[in-house]
Amino acid sequence: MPPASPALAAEITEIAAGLGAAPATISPKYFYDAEGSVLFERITRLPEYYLTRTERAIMQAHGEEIGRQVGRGATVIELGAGNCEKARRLCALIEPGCFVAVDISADFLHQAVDGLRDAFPALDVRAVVADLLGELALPDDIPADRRLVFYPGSSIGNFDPPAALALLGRMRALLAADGALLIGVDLVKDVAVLEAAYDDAAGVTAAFNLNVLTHLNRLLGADFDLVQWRHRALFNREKSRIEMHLEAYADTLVTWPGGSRHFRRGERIHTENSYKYRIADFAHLLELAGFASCSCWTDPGHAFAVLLARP
Ligand code: AVJ
Repeated sequence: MPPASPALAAEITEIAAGLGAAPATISPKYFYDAEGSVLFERITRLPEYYLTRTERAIMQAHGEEIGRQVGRGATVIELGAGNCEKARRLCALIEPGCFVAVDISADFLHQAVDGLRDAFPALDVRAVVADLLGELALPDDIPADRRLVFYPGSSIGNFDPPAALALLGRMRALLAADGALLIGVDLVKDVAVLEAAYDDAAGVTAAFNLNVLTHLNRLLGADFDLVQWRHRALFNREKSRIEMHLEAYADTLVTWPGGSRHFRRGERIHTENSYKYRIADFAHLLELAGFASCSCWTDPGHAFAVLLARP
């Protein structure tokens, strides 16, 4: 059966190339099918996964100051808006005039945006379907002044430093001189704390990682047998990143229409990187991307940081 669309055909080519690479890789964007999105929301509530709740606490503790610095009536552009839950809290804090939710998943986005409209009837809410790795061009009728790009959750951690720099540069390009970027960044800390956050006792992160294989079975028509694979999450100190892998328990052959790969016992598929920064290093990256100044807030344990960067 030929793929239903050119976009799907391109995805299939990309996935097959990743599976054939040495080492094999799967892009983390394939985590987020319907099941994966539910699992990710469960991750954000796990006791070990401190990121979401720590970012929320920072935003709560310093909300007034953030609101004062941003001012009322800004145009918020949230990248990877997802369920718009963080958007609601931010809108309550800073009372923007316009909110633009950008995400790759159209279905999910329109639903979430409707919820936001109900919660803030006076707010001008727009939905833009776009890939953050693409152009990042916004429709012409979105106000160009007083923009606040919002990129919470340490999603920037998925990109290696050159790609993160390029993405920050594209965000900077959306802003006039009076714009700003509000971004959440996870910080370097004790390895045991980091590894537990990505390998929780209840096995939710393991299920989230393994679910990517179910997604590929459906998308690609592959025949991954999930019981042959185990979840691994390890901190790579040299590269300052958590790496998630799927490791074969035994020699196994995986096939899909047009391809196959043999994996040896212990061989891994690299599914995600999650970079952890020191505040000074991230501030330097912001500077390189064209942000001249920034304010930074953190929690008492210095687990996570929220930065407001200005051109
Ligand atoms: C959505 C990329 C911020 O890296 O912490 C959580 C994804 N992966 N647990 C992260 C994730 C495994 C998450 N980000």
